Amino acid sequence: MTNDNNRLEHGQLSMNQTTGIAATNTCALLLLTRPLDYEIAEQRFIMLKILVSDIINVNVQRQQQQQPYNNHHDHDNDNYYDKIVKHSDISYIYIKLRDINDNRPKFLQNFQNITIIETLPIGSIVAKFMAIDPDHHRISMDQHDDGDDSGPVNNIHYSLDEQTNRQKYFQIESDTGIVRLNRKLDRETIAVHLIKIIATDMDDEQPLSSMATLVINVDDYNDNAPFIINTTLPSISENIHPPIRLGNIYAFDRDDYMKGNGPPFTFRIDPNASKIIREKFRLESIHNVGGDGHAILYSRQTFDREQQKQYRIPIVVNDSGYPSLSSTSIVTITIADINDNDMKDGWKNVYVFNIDFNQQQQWQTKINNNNDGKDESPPPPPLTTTKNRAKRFVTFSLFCFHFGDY
Ligand SMILES: [Ca+2]
Ligand SMILES: [Ca+2]
Ligand SMILES: [Ca+2]
Ligand SMILES: [Ca+2]
Repeated sequence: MTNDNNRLEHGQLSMNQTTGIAATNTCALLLLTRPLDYEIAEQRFIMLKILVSDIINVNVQRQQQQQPYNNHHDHDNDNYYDKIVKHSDISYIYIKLRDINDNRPKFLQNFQNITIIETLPIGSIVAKFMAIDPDHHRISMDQHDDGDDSGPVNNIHYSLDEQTNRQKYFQIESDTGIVRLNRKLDRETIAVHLIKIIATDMDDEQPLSSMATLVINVDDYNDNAPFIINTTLPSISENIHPPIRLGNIYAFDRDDYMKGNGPPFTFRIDPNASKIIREKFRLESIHNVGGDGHAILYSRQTFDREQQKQYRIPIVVNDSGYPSLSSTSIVTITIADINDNDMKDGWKNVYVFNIDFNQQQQWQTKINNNNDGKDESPPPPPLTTTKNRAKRFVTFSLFCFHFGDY
């Protein structure tokens, strides 16, 4: 501060832009010329050395002047006066900056892109985020310099943006920034999760936050068995000699085909299928190069619609995952009718059951007369098959027809 060129000009405040010293002939003000930043270490503690001095004017002749730039010209007397410091003193000012919360937390990594398997156990660590608040990053230096203990080194609160975590697949430890799995993943439901991580400083009055992004790619595991998608084949006419190609059978798998957890599929008739099914049908599994794989169902025998109209064939389909998964689907085929039976004489039985009202009333009267306190059930009224009485007394009739041929 000794080269400030401060000027004391009859009480008029004049500020030096370099030092921030504004002074009159009786006092001086120390003003800030640019903002200070606590987060710049060398600005936290400032020591200023203030020099105060009196100045006298010394009359010198023009021809004796050696340093004209430092002179004052008196036009009235045509003389020059040198300003000469006669007395001076020094004062020291120590300035300690106080921190305010003017910085948002800063993530060391504000974007992470990871891949995890869909079978990852609940509670497993998925990622870890760390943020530093420049306003609180001073702690170690404070403690070293003046013992100021104003809080933990990294006083950050971590949270998840719940708009990006509505289904609560993840949770975060608020004090460590560790992201954990909160519920079971399913790649077939959501293959990519995009989560926002929020770091908030712990300022009581006006906390500041910043955000980071976590992209979680769910890797596939073979956890879905394939299944047949066309379970109804076109009908086939009876009496056609085998082998007949009954139709192609296709399957679908929800797992990732690119990971080999789906096709090519392998088909076979369920070994536990009935003997009739195994005798009448044959399945050929087709593995065409680059294709998903399908199967062709053939007949082994002729069909007789009058013997069985429809067949339900259990077919097992396997995927190519390791370990492979399989499921059993029922494929239905209907036998179409042809007119291959001659007309024959038929027969039928007709049964008619009547309840005679008169007998029913007599039976009711008998019940009432015999009501001597004994719990004795009377015999039921007799059924008759008379034609004449049917017109008068029939209240209920049941007809049964048996046809000899149909
Ligand atoms: Ca802050
Ligand atoms: Ca600050
Ligand atoms: Ca899967
Ligand atoms: Ca699968």
